[in-house]
Amino acid sequence: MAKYTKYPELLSPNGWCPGCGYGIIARLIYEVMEEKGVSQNHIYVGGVGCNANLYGALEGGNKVECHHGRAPVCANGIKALMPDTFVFTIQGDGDCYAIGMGETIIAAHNRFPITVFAVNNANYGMTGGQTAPTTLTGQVTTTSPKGKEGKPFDIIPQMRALGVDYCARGTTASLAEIRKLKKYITKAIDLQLQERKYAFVEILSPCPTNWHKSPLEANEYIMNNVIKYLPLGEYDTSKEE
Ligand SMILES: Cc1ncc(C[n+]2csc(CCOP(=O)(O)OP(=O)(O)O)c2C)c(N)n1
Ligand code: SF4
Ligand SMILES: [Mg+2]
Repeated sequence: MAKYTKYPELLSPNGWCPGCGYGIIARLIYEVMEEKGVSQNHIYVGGVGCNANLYGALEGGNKVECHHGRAPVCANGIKALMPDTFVFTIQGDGDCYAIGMGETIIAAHNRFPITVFAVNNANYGMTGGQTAPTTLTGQVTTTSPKGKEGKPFDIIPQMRALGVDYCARGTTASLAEIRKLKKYITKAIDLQLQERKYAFVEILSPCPTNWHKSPLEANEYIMNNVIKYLPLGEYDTSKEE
């Protein structure tokens, strides 16, 4: 019999498409927050797109809805005023790496102790599947009907060049990877709570609706294609001098 796992108290019913990765991501982040005792004492600084369903899916705590791309710098300001409150962001890839690229980089450069999550589904999900910086080479989207030219943007080398203490890329595309992802999320949250450090986690997430794939095919697409361009793994220099 499958082991019973408690539904996190922070997660309420939500409106994502069947097979979307956002529900798993919300569940993992909220589980870890509950385990760390910050279910009520936190501020979620959120973005736009399908991501915005998180405002409805998150019970408890406090939420700040930001303009497209601005979440990490808003989180910086909030953390400066409320240093003892857990402050985190969750944005889509279009939000984080297109309109908000400047804010993403400056927040990582500042290294204020916030926790930044970027959900990379390789397109602008909510607005109908347009090309994002993360769209794969050759991937067909509504604005690249003949396939995208050029490489997908990879945030991890940028984060490493900025010298952040912790950055990781995980995915919801398989059970084994979901377990690893929970460890990355836990590490990132612990770094803020225990060591007052900035951490960044990107999550490769399926968008079956705009990829025109079944949920299973969308997960296979990530494991067979996306991770060739955007490899999974973590970089932890938080203990180095
Ligand atoms: C300044 C500004 N430009 C454009 C939009 C329109 N817009 C809303 S959601 C969205 C797509 C967001 O894509 P992403 O951040 O990848 O989130 P996803 O829906 O894929 O999770 C866009 C372009 C906006 N709200 N504000
Ligand atoms: S459009 Fe894509 S990202 Fe948005 S809820 Fe549906 S599957 Fe998820
Ligand atoms: Mg997206």
